[in-house]
Amino acid sequence: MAADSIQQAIILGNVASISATVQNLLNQGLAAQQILDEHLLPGMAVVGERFKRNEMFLPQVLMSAQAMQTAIDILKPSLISSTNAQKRETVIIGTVKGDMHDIGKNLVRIMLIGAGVEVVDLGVNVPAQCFLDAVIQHQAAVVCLSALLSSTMNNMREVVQLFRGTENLKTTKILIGGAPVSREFSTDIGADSYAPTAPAAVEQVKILCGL
Ligand code: B12
Repeated sequence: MAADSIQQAIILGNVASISATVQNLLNQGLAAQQILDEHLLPGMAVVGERFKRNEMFLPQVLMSAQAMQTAIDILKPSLISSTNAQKRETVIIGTVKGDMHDIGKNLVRIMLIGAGVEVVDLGVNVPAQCFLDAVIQHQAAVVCLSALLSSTMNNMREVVQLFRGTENLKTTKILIGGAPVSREFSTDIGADSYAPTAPAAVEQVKILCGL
């Protein structure tokens, strides 16, 4: 199957075929990052547009998301080995309370691991207190918050306020991301930084850790 068919497999939510397609492209020597940037992410962008225009509905979007996650799982070893290992810092990552979106968050996690960072993934729908508990338990340097809904992005504020109001954790570095989030919003809620993509998230984590 040609590379463009990957995009179609994402749009159609073809979970059964996507593994072989992605594996074939890797075998042909295409870089994992290129498969992600040029085929998977544009496919997901089409899904988002069609969902917005009511041309696709939740069950179909869920199938597309499953196809995307299946493809990312196959690319994972290559994505991890394509970045250089550095000094190991621990980062806590999770999608904030009320939000079940995790594909972007998982990509950030994979790329951080590839950069040599120790990552503790709390999953989706994570209450503010859980981020705080995890930082204490793992002595983490940075917290990464993800949100994909304009309603749940406001729950990031709650997390930041909890950290800023807790003795010894006031200066914990907080990085935020996700489609509706911006640099302005990050400043507004008192987070330390924002990144629009997974590679940019790695850069920001390095800066926040002083690497
Ligand atoms: C897939 C999807 C779903 C799947 C999620 C499956 C899963 N396991 O994640 C399902 C079907 C479950 C779903 C459900 C819903 N969804 Co939805 N969904 C999407 C869709 C189509 C794609 C999201 C995605 O995975 N993109 C691909 C990834 C790679 O991109 P990304 O997440 O943006 O991540 C990148 C960056 O943002 C960044 N990043 C992400 N996280 C982080 C974190 C940090 C720290 C950093 C630095 C960077 C970073 O790096 C990533 C990689 O570069 C989007 C449309 C869109 N254009 O975003 C809608 C979308 C987000 N959903 C939407 C809606 C409305 C819903 C529902 C409310 C629908 C409903 N009526 O029930 C529910 C909400 C459920 C809930 N409580 O969370 C709206 C949100 C509108 C808004 N602004 O509030 C969108 C925008 C669709 C639309 N156009 O209307 N959804």
